[in-house]
Amino acid sequence: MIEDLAFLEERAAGAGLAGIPTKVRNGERLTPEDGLALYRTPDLALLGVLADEVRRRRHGDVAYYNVNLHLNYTNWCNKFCTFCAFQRRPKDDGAYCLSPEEVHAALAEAPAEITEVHMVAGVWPALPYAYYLDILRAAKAARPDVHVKAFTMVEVDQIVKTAGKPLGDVLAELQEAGLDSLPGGGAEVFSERVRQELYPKKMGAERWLELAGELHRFGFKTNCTMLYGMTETLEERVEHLTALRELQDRSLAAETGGGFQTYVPLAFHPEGTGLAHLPMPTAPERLRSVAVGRLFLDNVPHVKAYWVMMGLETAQTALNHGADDLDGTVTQERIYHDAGSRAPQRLDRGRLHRLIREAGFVPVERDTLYRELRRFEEPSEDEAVARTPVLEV
Ligand code: V47
Repeated sequence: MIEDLAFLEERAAGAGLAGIPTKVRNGERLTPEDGLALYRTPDLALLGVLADEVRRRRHGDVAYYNVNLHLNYTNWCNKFCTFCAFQRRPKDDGAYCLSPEEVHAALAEAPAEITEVHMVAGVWPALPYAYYLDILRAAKAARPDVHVKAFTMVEVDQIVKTAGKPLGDVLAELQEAGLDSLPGGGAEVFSERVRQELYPKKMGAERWLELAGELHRFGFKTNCTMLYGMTETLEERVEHLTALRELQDRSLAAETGGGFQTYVPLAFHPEGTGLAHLPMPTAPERLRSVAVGRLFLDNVPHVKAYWVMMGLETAQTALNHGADDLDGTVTQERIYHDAGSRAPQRLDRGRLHRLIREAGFVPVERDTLYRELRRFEEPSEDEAVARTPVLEV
């Protein structure tokens, strides 16, 4: 941390960020105007320094990862979002929908050490309510100790419609079948203008926020995301973050134990999508998204640099720009790989340790709820032989 606040303020004044270092030092909430200034400043290094101060205040010198499996149980989807390369109609080439038995087998065959399965997919209204309960039960039957983090708000919305029951009953039944927490996808960017242009069949901000709020009131932990780098403006990004922050204030005030755990900025991958002409967000843009998330979302404890979408080296560098978590070993991810991600399909523990340690942090293996499982103060054996990754997204 740079102690000299006068130095930081002097530099901030020349970068359109006057007053922000003082607010950050005092733990004062940033305004939407401040948020916009963070997106606009040319001084990414200063942004990184400020975000790193907040990150170290909360999490010290540790950086988290977990050992997980991503299971995209179906690519059938009726939302036809322009930004998505994953979706298929059931009769399309490459369409698939895993049966509960296949979900069971995938979990049974997964490495013994996984502690989490992240299950998200497209939505197809003909899938019966029982299917969702059955895949949760299958996952738990195969691996009773594995935390099941499943279903974006878009899937939850479809499940509730299919069930034809009150939301509270559905949540209780999903929980009973094995749902432990929920990821943060499906929010995209909350702008109604962008939704109309790129994903008009998908739920709008109001419904996403309403469902997330209900889940928090029920007591579930969820994550939150923003898909950036399509056609949204910087103002729309700040509006998105403001909506997440306001919901989190309400959720924490309700004291149910529910709320957002982690913010995951998702960089848009254009390849194979209806927006293939757009450039991919550059490394500085990806780092900036992490730093702004850390500084603006003062009530969300964790910021994840999801290496599958950021690229290994940028995710590693993001640990010095406000991120405290790299996500996990992530076997079998499909959504980004279908959109051209050249990140590997999985990382072993040694490589994750090496990425974290090279960035100056101590690797901590966490469970999904950020309870510390193991701290690796000293390099592990597998870390010593792990090659420094040189792969790009
Ligand atoms: O909702 C789809 C996004 C999300 C593309 O909560 C794309 O821990 C970029 O939400 N380029 C799913 N993004 C992934 C997700 C996630 C990932 C990792 C961790 C967590 C968590 C959540 O991926 C979708 C959508 O917003 N997406 N297509 C694309 N071409």
